[in-house]
Amino acid sequence: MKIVFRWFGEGFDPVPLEYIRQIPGISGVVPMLSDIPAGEVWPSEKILSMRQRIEAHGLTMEVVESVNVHENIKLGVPDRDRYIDNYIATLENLGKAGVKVVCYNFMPVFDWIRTDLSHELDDGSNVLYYDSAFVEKLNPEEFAAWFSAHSNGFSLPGWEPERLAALTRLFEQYRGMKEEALWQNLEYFLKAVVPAAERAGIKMAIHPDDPPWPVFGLLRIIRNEQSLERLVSLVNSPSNGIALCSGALGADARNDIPSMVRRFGGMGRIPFAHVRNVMRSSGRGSRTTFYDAPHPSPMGSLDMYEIMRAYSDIDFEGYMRPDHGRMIWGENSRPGYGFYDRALGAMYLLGLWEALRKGKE
Ligand code: DNO
Repeated sequence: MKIVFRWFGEGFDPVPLEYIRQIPGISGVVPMLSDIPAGEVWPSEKILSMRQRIEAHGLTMEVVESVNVHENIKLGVPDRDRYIDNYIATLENLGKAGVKVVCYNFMPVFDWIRTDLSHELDDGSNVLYYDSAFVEKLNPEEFAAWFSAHSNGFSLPGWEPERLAALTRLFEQYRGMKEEALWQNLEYFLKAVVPAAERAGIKMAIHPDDPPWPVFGLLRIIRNEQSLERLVSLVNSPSNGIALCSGALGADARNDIPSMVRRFGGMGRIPFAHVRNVMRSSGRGSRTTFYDAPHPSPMGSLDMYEIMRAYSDIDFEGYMRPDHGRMIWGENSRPGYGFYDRALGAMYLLGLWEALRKGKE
């Protein structure tokens, strides 16, 4: 198992590579080319120069997150092949640069959604928070405007300005789309890109939908064990894998994360693991709230030991990263990507891992 750390690149991430290198036990960073819009080819020169900068800090660049999927691919409109060809060209360029895993998602319009990016806990730390009542109160455009205004001046993954500008049109295009149609578009995409990923030596890793239920009437299809089962069977290849995110799936109490780890990891279909905690609490009636809790088990709803034990039981050899750190110690960083708390998370995961592995000897 290799512990890695997400990094958005200079100018997009206030955390310097120097700092990441000082976290004990971190082998590499998980970057993206944040300035390339979804649908365009990632140029080789830019990929290689990023790799050089990362390696100059004693870190590796073997996982990339995210190569975003253009909306026209998810919508299945006629010009999708052009964007699929570009995606394949990006995979080829990444493969040549030694990248082994590419994380992506297939969520219409938005990536992850929260309704408060700076919710204060009793200890004074700030977390990402979700309240279904807030989502119901606003229309998508109002919500997007609110979200942009509350992101500490950073553009969030999946919330790039060009995407927000096209919001109204996008919502029109998705209106009335059935789940089956989105699945077919995912299948079409995977049938085209997975063979190219295989040739490039890359494993594709789909990130589950976050939260794992429809928001603003937008479909969310990667949300439980059944959908992951369907996903892996769309194309039967180790290059058609999952970025199993415990927190995204764990927001729904019906999802049994250790069982998913054993099942899909045991099949060799989890090249990348996001291991974080989430605190669920249900309000009155159908209201749902949760927040992205500190990593340790007692702080949230997930049993992190059991999740890590499942990874140990399958002798997980993939990449793992902490996620959605709180803002602590006066830090001002990208919401969800506080440096200090993710470093604490990495230490906790490494501690559990060492104990589990030694216990197995
Ligand atoms: C959340 C992240 C996601 C993930 C994308 C993958 O913090 O895990 O934004 O990177 O969904 O495309």
